[in-house]
Amino acid sequence: MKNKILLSLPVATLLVGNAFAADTVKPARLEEVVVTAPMMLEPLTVVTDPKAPRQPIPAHDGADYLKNIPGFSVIRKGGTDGDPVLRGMAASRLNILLDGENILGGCGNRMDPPTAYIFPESYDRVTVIKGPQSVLYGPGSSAGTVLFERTIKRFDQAGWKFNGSLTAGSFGRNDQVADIRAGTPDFYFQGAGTRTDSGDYKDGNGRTVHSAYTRWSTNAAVGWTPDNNTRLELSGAHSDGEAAYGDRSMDGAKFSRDNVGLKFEKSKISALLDKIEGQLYYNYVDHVMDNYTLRPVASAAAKMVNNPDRETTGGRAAATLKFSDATKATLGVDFQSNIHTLRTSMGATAESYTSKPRAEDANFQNYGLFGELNHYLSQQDKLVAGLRADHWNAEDKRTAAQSTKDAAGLMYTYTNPTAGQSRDTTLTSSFARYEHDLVTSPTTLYAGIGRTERFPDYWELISANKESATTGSAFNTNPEKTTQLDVGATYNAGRLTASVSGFYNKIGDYIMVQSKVNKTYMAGVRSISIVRNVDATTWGGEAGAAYALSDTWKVDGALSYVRGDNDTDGTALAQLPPLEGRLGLNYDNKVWTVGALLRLVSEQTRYDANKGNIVGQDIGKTGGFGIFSLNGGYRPKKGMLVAGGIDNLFDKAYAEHISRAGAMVSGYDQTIRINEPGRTVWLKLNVALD
Ligand SMILES: [Cu+2]
Repeated sequence: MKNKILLSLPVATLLVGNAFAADTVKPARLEEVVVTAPMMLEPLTVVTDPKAPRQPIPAHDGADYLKNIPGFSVIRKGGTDGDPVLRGMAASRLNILLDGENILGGCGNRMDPPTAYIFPESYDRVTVIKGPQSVLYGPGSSAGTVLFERTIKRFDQAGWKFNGSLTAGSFGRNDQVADIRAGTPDFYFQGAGTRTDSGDYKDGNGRTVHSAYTRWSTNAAVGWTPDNNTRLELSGAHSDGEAAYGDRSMDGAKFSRDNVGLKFEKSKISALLDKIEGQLYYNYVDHVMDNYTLRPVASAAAKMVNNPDRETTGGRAAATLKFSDATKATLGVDFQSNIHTLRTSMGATAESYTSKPRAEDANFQNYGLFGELNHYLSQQDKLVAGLRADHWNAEDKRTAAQSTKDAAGLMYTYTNPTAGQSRDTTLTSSFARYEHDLVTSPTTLYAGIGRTERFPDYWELISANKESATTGSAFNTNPEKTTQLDVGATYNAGRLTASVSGFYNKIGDYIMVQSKVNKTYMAGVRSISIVRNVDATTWGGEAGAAYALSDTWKVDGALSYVRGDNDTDGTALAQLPPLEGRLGLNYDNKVWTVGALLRLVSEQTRYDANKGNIVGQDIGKTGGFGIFSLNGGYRPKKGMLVAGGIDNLFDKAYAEHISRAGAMVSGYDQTIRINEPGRTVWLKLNVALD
């Protein structure tokens, strides 16, 4: 049995198979042991290893893993299940795929973004594609695409591999992860299990935040690999969890997911036909939220429970054609169908909700046709362009709609004005990008323009408590149209790696959610949330650099900024994070590592109260803060890494600008926003064997 370092995989290894151009991968010389700010090494593409330890220690979910990639921020709701935001764009503007599959949450109140069903360490690679600069991964990804992927290599001979980790930290945090892969050249098996658990954390003021969670997952796959170019894989997953939410009156008591997927790919079929791929999948999410499982309830009569579910069926088929060494194109089709239901119950018999029938409230279907071209104009010049068309259908199955609470805390049920309506539309997306490698310097420059039409999602059209500005239903909200210019550069010399990416974005019919709007209802006035189409502009970018001072010392830094306007209202665009910078200093002698990280976030005075997205709305301005953290690592032998850290060393009390407002939860202090954790000490052991 030979050991191998799988733990500090150079990013170059991870880039193999990169969605864009694996043939132009450049080596990364400045990989980190404890990941603090993954770099963009290829135009618009950031690749990171989800098995590597990172600082600050993330909740074991997808959103927190993304948060340390410059450009990302997270809307915090409690201890886990935050919503990832890229360049101020939340929710469905960010297309998140798990091994090519979509999994959209069930919760009408957004307790479960797709990342709530992601257990990052059970994946091998996370790829972020910034901007509307690919059409291969489904419709609507106007802000970007995130791919969580497993890459199971064909076994050269019978053997096995194991990857595992144990984590312990403040506030009762404990995680266990195991992933085993065994196989022969012809067949393989992969199985993984993850479990993570945390008590309530304390903010920097020592106030306990209602935030405890327990989550676990299992997944397994069997594959057939008769040769190096063929793979057939059947996979399945089951996961569940519960999580406390400090920002609302209910908690998540169940986040059950069942999944089955079938994938086929064959490459190098002929000189022209480079690859064919096919995929089918099924995801079922069964979610329960209530106000009595994870918090005390005032009386049995006050019990409330919601049990939504969502069934997602999807598939994809694509062929990559190689017209010449310089020209490749991928053509394909994909589809997805979603059926959402809801049942609710309240009062002393709330728990008997399971005997109630589920009522379908909406369904969505889309069929897409796409093509993406990669063409080298010369050794140094590359053109990438794509086009896709999607046919959409949505049905509103609600007979009744429900209002938000009014000032007296009352909710009203009324006839749904769009009951039984169906929408059909065809939307398109396209982009083109030019990349140029300088001859005189290890620099790549790029510029691209992309336009995406995004069909409104379940939360924008249907989800309880939202209406349009004029009618009692938001079902006829217009699609959002994003036109974005992306420019940037990457630089990769021996000691210095640097990148800069900028964007300018015009959004027509930006789908905005505005809360606390007064609307007359019968004789009274209700305070409701409405969905509005407004025009918006955003611009900003990210910059990062890492410089090796010596063979052992390295400094790195990253900056991210976004600024936006709501052009219709003449105000700042809401829910945009402020300017953020990170500065790191690291020592690594291949056995020991020590690192320090300073995260500086400026004040945000540009806000628009009560406006935002399906996840959250602006509350007010926030002050700036600086958070200092320390980390260290020890590699006792190949295949083993012990890493640890102290996050927020000075126990600063702070909240991210876009985080949700704190709710009144019995036994807890109510805060303006959900504060981030105070000082957190953690230790993680990674082991890789084969
Ligand atoms: Cu929920």
